[in-house]
Amino acid sequence: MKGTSSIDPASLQMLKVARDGGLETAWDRYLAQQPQCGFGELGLCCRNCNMGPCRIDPFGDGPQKGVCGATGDIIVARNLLRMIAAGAAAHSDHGRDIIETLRGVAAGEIKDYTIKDENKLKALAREFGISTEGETVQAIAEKLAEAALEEFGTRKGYLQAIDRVPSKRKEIWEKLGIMPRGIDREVVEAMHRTHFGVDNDPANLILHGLRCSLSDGWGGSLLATEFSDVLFGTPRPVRGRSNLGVLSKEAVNILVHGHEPILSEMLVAAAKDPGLISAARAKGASGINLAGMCCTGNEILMRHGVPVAGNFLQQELAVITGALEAVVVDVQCIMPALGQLAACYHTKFISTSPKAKFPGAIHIPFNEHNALETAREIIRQAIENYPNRDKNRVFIPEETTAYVAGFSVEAILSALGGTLTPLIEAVKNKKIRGIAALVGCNNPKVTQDYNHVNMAKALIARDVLVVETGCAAIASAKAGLLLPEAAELAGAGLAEVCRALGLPPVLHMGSCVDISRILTVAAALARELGVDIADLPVAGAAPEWMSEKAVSIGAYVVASGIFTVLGTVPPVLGSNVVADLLTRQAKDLVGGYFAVETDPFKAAELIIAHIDAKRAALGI
Ligand code: BF8
Repeated sequence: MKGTSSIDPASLQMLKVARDGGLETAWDRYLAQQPQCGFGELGLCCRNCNMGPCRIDPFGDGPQKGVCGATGDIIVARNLLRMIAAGAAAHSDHGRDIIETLRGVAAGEIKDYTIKDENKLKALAREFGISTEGETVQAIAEKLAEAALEEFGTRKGYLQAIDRVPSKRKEIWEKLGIMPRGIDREVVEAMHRTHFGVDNDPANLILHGLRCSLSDGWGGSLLATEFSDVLFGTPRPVRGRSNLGVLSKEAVNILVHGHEPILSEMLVAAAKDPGLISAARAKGASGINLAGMCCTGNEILMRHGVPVAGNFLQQELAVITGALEAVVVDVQCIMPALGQLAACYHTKFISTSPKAKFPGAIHIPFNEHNALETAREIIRQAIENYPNRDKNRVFIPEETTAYVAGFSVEAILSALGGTLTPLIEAVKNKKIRGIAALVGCNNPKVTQDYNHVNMAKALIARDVLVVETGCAAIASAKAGLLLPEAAELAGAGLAEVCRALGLPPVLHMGSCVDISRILTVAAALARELGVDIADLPVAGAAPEWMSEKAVSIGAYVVASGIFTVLGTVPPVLGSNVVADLLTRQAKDLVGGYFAVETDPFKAAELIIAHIDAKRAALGI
């Protein structure tokens, strides 16, 4: 959809406020960047050593090699591997922080968190071969945390969760030499290989990219999800509200943005403190209104039904409402522009992680050891700031849409009566044609939410059950697709299943690390049917992706055997060799492969054709 910023009415209203007020947003900066660097778009520039920077002329008239002799194929492959490594590192470092928190809780060093899901703790311990018989919860948690931290090193053959994978898939990974070993090891090796003068074989580089990404999907992300469930509770279906209209005209508004639930969970707890609520009232506010943004918003909406104010491209728009007393952030997907923008209002921009500092931010260090007190201090600062709100500059769009979220693997199984059999039966008798995972970001290259919403609608209309995470899921929340009533937009078969089970046709499975939940379901379905993941009528899509984390996700989904459609073009078109590897040869190597389709309706058709072909091959 050309020429429009967003399909979200709330975003469009806020963009008008921004324009009228002369305030700059990501959309303006995107336009100011036009035309974007053609070498960069194609992946053809290299800054890996100081003989460069070098760039390859895509038209063939200028240089075809860098100073070292690297061709466009080598440069594109190296750049892609570095993107995967950065994405895997981000997810996995998040995972490590959660595990370290559990270890501290188990050792009695961290007091403000408790273990919320003991059953899951014990199930994970058994998976890791840790005896639970006669052991205290603390002892089990301590041993489990130590074992999980070992996953980041290199002391074992391969990652524990690989045991969830069907044997056919393991054989493929073994044969290709891409079985992920240690989570940190694969990222370090990616950086080593892309250092000057090491790996200069595009296929070898891409294969390691797949291995590195697998250490994210079946390693760092998976551990982030599982250990978050242990600490904060495994999500169950929960209702809430979405979009900027969740901000309050009367209450102290605190927006929590970023990724790790260690911060957001504690803010949820502190915001209920009666003393703080009284303090807010004493300042003339009606109370404290905590709202989420992006993936940390997903974490607390999945577990508590906390309202979510929006997805990636709405972070600046939330500030422009003039109604935020504080934006509190930790790590990832936080625009550095927020500091300058917040300074145009009374809004305090509060950073909390030693890993992530921002210009114009107030830094309040948050760590697990002083979690509750720090959360209280952050809320106090927001309350103190409430009288500074200029009511004449407040504009909150009315839009809010209800959602039902909280579809962990356990919640899905429970909705199905305890086993996957009803889902398998529904797929076999074609009430459900297949399953598509729609994930990923917003990107100003795409009309905000247009690809997400239209693709989801096109798929459910053709009886494809859609599962979502991240900013894609927030787009669906805002569009009303996460409600059981949205079954009326589904095809007859899917609608029947949804109505029978009381489920929405689009299931919100969590934040981006929770794509590991989708992998777990896919692996369990494959094992149940005695086939490989690549044989299932399932597909993935990242319709509006922008981040390096999304590149890692795409790579591990494909390496796990799942066809994946990208809605924005990755920087690989400077190399026919790399593009061919990803979109064609990968199919023979790992079963999954990529397609790029920027039109959401055509992208949905690609997925439906893929699902139908897989059904035919399975004889269903
Ligand atoms: O990890 S979907 S914009 S918020 S990267 Fe970021 Fe993309 Fe949103 Fe969450 Ni995922």
